[in-house]
Amino acid sequence: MRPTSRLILILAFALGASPALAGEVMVQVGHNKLDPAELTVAAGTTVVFHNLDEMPGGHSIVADDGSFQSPPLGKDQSWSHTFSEPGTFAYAIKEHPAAKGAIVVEE
Ligand SMILES: [Cu+2]
Repeated sequence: MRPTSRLILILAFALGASPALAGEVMVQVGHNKLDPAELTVAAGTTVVFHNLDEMPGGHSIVADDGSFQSPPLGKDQSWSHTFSEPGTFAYAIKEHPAAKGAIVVEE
């Protein structure tokens, strides 16, 4: 790939990955995968969990402390949660417990 093409790809990815709305950030959910696994946001940010992969029974996002839980998400379905309080919120994909994530909420 030529450097110019590579740059365009990187730019396209950066634009696609940027929040659709102010105060919204996306986490991609897949089989045994969270991207980014750790995310730092300002208090009041809405995190959109977007499931990319087909999974029998879906993929569910579950907080370690039970403070939030999504319904099972089918392929291309999203679920969002607004983090109002500062702190570190550990979570995992219920169907893939090894896929651990954390949302670090700053004031
Ligand atoms: Cu899966």
